[in-house]
Amino acid sequence: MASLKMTISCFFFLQILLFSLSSFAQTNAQELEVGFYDNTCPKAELIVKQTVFNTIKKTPTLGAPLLRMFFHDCFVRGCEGSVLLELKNKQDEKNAIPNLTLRGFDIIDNVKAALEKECPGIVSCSDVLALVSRDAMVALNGPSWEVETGRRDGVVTNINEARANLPSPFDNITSLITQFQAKGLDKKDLVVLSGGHTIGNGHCPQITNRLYNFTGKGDSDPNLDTEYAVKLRKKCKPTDTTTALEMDPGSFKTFDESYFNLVSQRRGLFQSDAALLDDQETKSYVLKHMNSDEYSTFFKDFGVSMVKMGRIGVLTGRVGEVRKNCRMVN
Ligand code: HEM
Ligand SMILES: *[C@@H]1O[C@H](CO)[C@@H](O)[C@H](O)[C@H]1NC(C)=O
Ligand SMILES: *[C@@H]1O[C@H](CO)[C@@H](O)[C@H](O)[C@H]1NC(C)=O
Ligand SMILES: CC(=O)N[C@H]1CO[C@H](CO)[C@@H](O)[C@@H]1O
Repeated sequence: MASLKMTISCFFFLQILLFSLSSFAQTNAQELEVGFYDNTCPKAELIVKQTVFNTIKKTPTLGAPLLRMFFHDCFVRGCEGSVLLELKNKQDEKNAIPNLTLRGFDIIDNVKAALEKECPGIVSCSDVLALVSRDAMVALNGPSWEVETGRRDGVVTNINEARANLPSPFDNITSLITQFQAKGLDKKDLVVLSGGHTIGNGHCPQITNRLYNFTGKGDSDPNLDTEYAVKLRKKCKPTDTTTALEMDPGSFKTFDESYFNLVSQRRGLFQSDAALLDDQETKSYVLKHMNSDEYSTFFKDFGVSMVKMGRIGVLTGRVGEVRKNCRMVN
């Protein structure tokens, strides 16, 4: 009986703790606003847009890593720019395995340099990431949305936090839902944001297990379309660690709905993509977003979920700093 009481009061204590934590996060996020720099650096958003457009028009393949960078930033310690920090001992987020293929850091540096020239010490690196990821999607003919700004930069980066907080391509649906929920994102956000895989590349080691000896009987993953598995086996020999794979073959430089068509045809590249069919609710969102025309809700939903993701664990007001160089604390 006593232990039951303990359990119950522990439970309530946890509830209160969780509630106050979430309302704390809420308070911070509420200090974000669209147009935060309108008075202090009126040209900020224009400068970001011009730099990003110039880059993406020349090199469209850079759009994908710039979107992924913001996702990685937000999932580790919140959207506070820690993904950009570099430590001499390399124990930073950049050096965690999921980050190995992050690229585009020099573009962030270029944007930041242009901003520092216009209005020194005003625009944070975390806001740069938020703005750049939106502008990169617009440059790829994808959706646009109003970006909330007013984030400040964190001063800590840690390789183990990246390992612990970033979802893996081998994760099942239960685990994905739990990881997104822990960041305040629901099942719909999970599906919609996974739609980011309409652009960019993965690599063979992320799917070798799906192609060869999946259950130990020399078979492939039953959740992977068999014809598609044949194609992928031609690209990825069992020991291949380097070959890049378009996640949305043929349209990996264009932001569109085709990711959802692929997933529904069991041609999602990763197990984590295929897993979206394993829950009734996530499955229904996949089906809802496929085959739709350019006025589909996917573009609108993507913007809504990106704004939500952009609120995770933000620092505002006097907390944190506005970094001068995005790679190091002031
Ligand atoms: C649901 C959990 C997710 C998992 C397990 C996951 C996993 C991965 C993996 C393994 C790659 C391949 C990286 C490489 O080999 O270079 C990748 C690429 C990518 N991811 Fe995700 N991801 C997830 C969610 C997201 C979200 C929420 C976004 C953004 C909204 C996103 C955007 C991207 C983009 C754009 C790429 C291509 C990067 C490039 O071409 O360099 N992913 N993801
Ligand atoms: C999903 O993954 C988690 C974590 O890896 C594991 O504990 C769980 O058993 C898995 N669930 C299913 C249904 O496979
Ligand atoms: C497939 O997996 C089984 C069980 O782990 C193993 O005994 C067998 O040697 C594997 N076959 C190949 C071709 O790797
Ligand atoms: C972009 C980036 O910083 N990548 C790093 C990821 O980790 C490897 C090895 O730990 C480094 O060599 C890369 O520079």
